[in-house]
Amino acid sequence: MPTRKISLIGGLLGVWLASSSTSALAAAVTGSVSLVDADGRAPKKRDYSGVVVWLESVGGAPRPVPAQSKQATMQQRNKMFVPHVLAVEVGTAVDFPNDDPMDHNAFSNYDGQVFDVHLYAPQTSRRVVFRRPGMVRVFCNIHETMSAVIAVLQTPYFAVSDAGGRFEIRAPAGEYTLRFWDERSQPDVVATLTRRVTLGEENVTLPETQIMASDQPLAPHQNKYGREYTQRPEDRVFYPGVRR
Ligand SMILES: [Cu+2]
Repeated sequence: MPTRKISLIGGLLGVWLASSSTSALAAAVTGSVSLVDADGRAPKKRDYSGVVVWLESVGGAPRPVPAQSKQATMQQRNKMFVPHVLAVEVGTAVDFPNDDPMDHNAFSNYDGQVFDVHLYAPQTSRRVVFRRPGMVRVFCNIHETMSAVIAVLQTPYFAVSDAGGRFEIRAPAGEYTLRFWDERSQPDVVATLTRRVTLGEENVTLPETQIMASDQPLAPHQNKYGREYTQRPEDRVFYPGVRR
């Protein structure tokens, strides 16, 4: 039965390919970040979460947008976006489930992909596919205090640091450019931290990276109509979350 034999070989080959692609991602880049002020001092609140770290292949052809859409979730809960920082590959569909007892309206009108899911009710969800790379600053048109970031990256090799500043990225062996981005820092400051990483079979551990966080609160944001929010002044929060 030649046909049967061929399909058996095909099946075995499929298994082999699947396991070899898993082992090709065996090496990891691990490291940690910390935030410091202009004088090199650590902040009082040592929360180093939310730093986006990613690997871009050096010399490789630009990665095409994956045909199969990946999926990620940014919840709306207790008038917050959870997680506050989400990293995804270009082409990922992000669901915005509303788990609050009130309506929300997630939108972005900054750099990165512009979107508006309009007002929607508790226990419903909206989906946005992010096809344009960039840092998408997410707000809610009803609640001025709600903000988040979606880092839309042209690579599947990325991480977001935890509260201790730790991160781990698994990737195949190769030459990479490692980049950082943090909403508390100026883009030209984090750009100086870019470095080359060579990944082989062994894991790579990087020394701690210090990121200078801005002491200047960024400008307050407007609602999606470009107007001020109609909330009491004491409720107003200046982006990215620095209360004045
Ligand atoms: Cu809201």
